[in-house]
Amino acid sequence: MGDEKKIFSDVGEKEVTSAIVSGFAQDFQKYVFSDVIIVGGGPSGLIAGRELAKEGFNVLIIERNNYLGGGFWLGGFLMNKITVRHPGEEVLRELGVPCEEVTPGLFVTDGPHACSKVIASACEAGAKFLQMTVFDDVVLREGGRVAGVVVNWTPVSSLPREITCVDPIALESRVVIDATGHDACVVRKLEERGVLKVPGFGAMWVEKSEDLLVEHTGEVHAGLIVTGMAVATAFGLPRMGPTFGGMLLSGKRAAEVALHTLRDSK
Ligand code: 48F
Repeated sequence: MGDEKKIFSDVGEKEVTSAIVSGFAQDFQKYVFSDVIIVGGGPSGLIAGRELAKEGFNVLIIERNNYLGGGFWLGGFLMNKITVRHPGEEVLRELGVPCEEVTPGLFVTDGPHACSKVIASACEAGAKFLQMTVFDDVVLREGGRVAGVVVNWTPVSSLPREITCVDPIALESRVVIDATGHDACVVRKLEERGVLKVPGFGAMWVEKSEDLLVEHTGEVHAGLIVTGMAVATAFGLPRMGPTFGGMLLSGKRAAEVALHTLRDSK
C-alpha cells in the first residue's frame, strides 16, 4: 500500500461532496428565477425545453421521477416501440433518431433510442433539470397571472404524516409550461383555485386528436402554456393512445408561443 501506481486522481470524499454541493447550489441559485419553468419531463416538455434553451433562454424542467422521458421510453402496452404519424418523423430525424415507415404516413422507432436522444437534445441545448421534484402549487401575481411554481422533493409525499411537515419552496419564472401529461397538474391546480374549468380528455380517436392537440397548444391562462397530453385534458380533446408525433409537434408549438411572450416582455 502507498507506493503502487494509481489509475485515478488523488481526490477523496470531501472533494467529491464539495463538487456536488457547490455545483447544485450554483445551478439552483440561477434557476430561482427562470425565463421558463416546464413542469414534466416527458416528450412534449423535453422538446419545448430544447427549443427554448436553443434560443438562449434559461429553462428549468421539473420532474417528479428520478428518470426523464415520461411515457416516451416504452410506447404502448409495455412494447418497446414508438409510433409517430407524419410529419412527426421529421422531428425524430432532426434529432438523429432512425425510424422506419411501416405503412404510408406511419413510422416506428425504438423507445430507448428515441427517448435518450430527446433527453440528450434538451441537455445539449442547455436546459436544466430538477428531478425527484414534484409540482405542488402555482405562484399567482397581479391579475391572477401565473408567475412560478411551488415545489417539494417527491419523497416528502411518501413519508409518514408525522414527519412530513417539510415546507415546499417557490421558484419564479416569466412563463410556466404544463407538460405533465394526462394529469395536467398545473391546469388542475388552477381549477382547484376556481380560476379555470377543466373538462378532462375524451375517448380515443387518433385521426382527430393529434391535429386538435397541436392546434390547441398555447396559453390557457396568463403566464401558463399547456403542451402534450395536458392539452387534451385542458380542452376536452380525444386521447390518442401510443402515438407520439402530436407530443413532439405540440412541444414545438408551445415553445413558439412562449418565445412570443418572452420576446414581447423583454
Ligand atoms: O406523460 P408524459 O410522457 O406527457 P407528454 O409529454 O406525453 C404523453 C405521452 O407520453 C403519452 C401519450 C402519447 O400519445 O398519450 O402518454 O404529454 O410525461 C409527463 C411527465 O410529467 C411528470 C411525469 O412524471 C412525466 O415524466 N409529472 C406529472 N405530474 C407531475 C410531474 C408533477 N406534479 N410534478 C412534476 N412532474
